[in-house]
Order: sequence, then structure tokens, then C-alpha cells
Amino acid sequence: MRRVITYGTYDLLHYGHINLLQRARELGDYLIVALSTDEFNWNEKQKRCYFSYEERKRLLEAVRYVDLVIPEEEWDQKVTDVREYHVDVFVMGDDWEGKFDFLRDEGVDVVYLPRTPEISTTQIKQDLREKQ
Ligand code: C2G
Repeated sequence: MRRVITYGTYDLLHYGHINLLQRARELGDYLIVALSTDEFNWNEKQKRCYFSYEERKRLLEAVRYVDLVIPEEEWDQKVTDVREYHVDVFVMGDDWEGKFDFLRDEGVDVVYLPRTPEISTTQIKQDLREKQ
């Protein structure tokens, strides 16, 4: 079984995220999503999520391409994650191009996939504000 992992906040879940998850899943047989916790989002990414970790986890677990959701609590957990979950492929959108190449030293394929250009949570929030 070829196991794939990817990381992210996934708040507000949108079709750009689904495009990423679908392509990531197609690179193997099993997809793990390491989902940023509320604390990690605020402390490390200054992101205050609309949905809590539990709500975001529930949404992702309902996505057909996702097999397992685990917490992302720190930047440095990726090496232990790929070892612990016997990961073959690490996938991120290409806004992260080059940032995780070190994982190749763990024998993991590192793949950066093109982002879906026209959609982002920031864009959604901006559109909603303008429509009020
Ligand atoms: N993404 C995408 N297209 C978009 C928006 C996002 O392909 N229009 C991808 C991102 O490239 C990322 C994933 O969807 O691979 C999740 O996006 P975010 O929740 O914004 O993830 P991020 O905050 O970048 O967290 O340790 C890594 C971090 O946790 C990544």
C-alpha cells in the first residue's frame, strides 16, 4: 500500500482544497491529512480559524479522498510522521515549493502540486464582506 501524507489548516474547506486532496490521493492508495490544530494555527501561522480543529477534522473525514486525519502540532513533526506512518509520498501545494525537500532524505517522494489559482479563504471572506 502506497501511503500519502499532506498538511494544512483546511479552513474554510473549499474546492481548491478538494482538488489538492484528490490529486494527492491519486498518488497512492491511502491519504493521511495532518491537520493544523487551533493552537498551531494561532501560534505559528497567526491564523484564527473559523471552524475548530474538531469541526475541520469532521469535514475532512467526510471527504472521499481522505483516509486518516491526524493533528499537526508543530512544524518539525514531519520526519517523525513519515517514519511512524510509513509514508511513501509527501504532497503539498506549490506555494510550498522546495520547503520540504529534506524529506527526500527519508526516502519519501516529495511532490508539490499546482494550487487552484482563483480560490482562497481570504478571497471567500472578502467576497462575503463585499456582498453584505
Ligand atoms: N491549496 C490549493 N489551492 C488553493 C488553496 C490551498 O491547492 N486555492 C492547498 C495548499 O497548497 C495546501 C493545502 O491546500 O497544500 C491546504 O492549504 P492551507 O490550509 O492553506 O495550508 P497551509 O496553511 O499552507 O498549511 O506544515 C504545512 C502547513 O500546515 C500548511
